[in-house]
Amino acid sequence: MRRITKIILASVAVIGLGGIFYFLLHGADIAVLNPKGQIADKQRDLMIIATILGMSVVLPVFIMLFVFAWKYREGNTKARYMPDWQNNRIIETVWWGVPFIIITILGVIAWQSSHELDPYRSLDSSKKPVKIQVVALQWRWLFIYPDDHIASLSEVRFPVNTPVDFEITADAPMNSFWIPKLGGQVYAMTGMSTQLHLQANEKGDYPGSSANISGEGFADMKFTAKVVSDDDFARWKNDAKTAKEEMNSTAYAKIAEPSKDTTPRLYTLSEIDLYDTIVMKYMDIGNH
Ligand SMILES: [Cu+2]
Repeated sequence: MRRITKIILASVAVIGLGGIFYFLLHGADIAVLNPKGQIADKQRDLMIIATILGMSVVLPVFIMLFVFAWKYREGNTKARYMPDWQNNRIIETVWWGVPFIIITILGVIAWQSSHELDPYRSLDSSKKPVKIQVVALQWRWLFIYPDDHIASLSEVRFPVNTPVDFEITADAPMNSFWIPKLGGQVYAMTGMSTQLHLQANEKGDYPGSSANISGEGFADMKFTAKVVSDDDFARWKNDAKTAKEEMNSTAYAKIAEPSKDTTPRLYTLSEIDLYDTIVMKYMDIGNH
């Protein structure tokens, strides 16, 4: 192949790949890059900083790779042969110094943010947090509001600008609770209770999903996080309180059976410690 043909082919490949990425990502609402919550905001910043720092190494390395491959190609008789530079102070300083600085910066950021964004840390706010207990089932999500004596299936609702204190467990294979626009992603496991604190800064409907494959109905194991005004939340709580269906052990046993029906439902909660019962179901120490 002639040289010019190779260059044209390479350029077409680069432009083509760029075009595909542009086409796929242009106008796409990438949840983690377009957050609507306090925690998700900080997570996005962290991701961008880490990417920029990483790219400050990756990009020069790849550029040098191609420049060197081109400059020292077999056909270039003009390139100088310099085999003796193993004690070059400048080069040694660069290739030990740059990674050292970058790893130090990343280390400090990782240390700080892993404390700041700890899902177990409650958020500072003058408002009282809404407590929501989350149960991952096969293959849907049950939300229990112990303080309000209500429960809901496949839909979680809470007020804007108010911290939410999620307690998460599972009564099914291990799963993961995730509202990408609001941040986090915390595992749901049988016999244990994990925590996640989030706060939404804007009203809206945010998709929530399961981020850990758990069998047949996993792909549709979705829910909507509806972030509403305080008034709307109060109204919804009232609707739930007057709901015909009741949530207790008997009703729960039915809900907990494998099902792919993810139609949202509202319940009055008549068993306040239902969540603890679900967690304790797997804590029967005598059986081990
Ligand atoms: Cu666990």
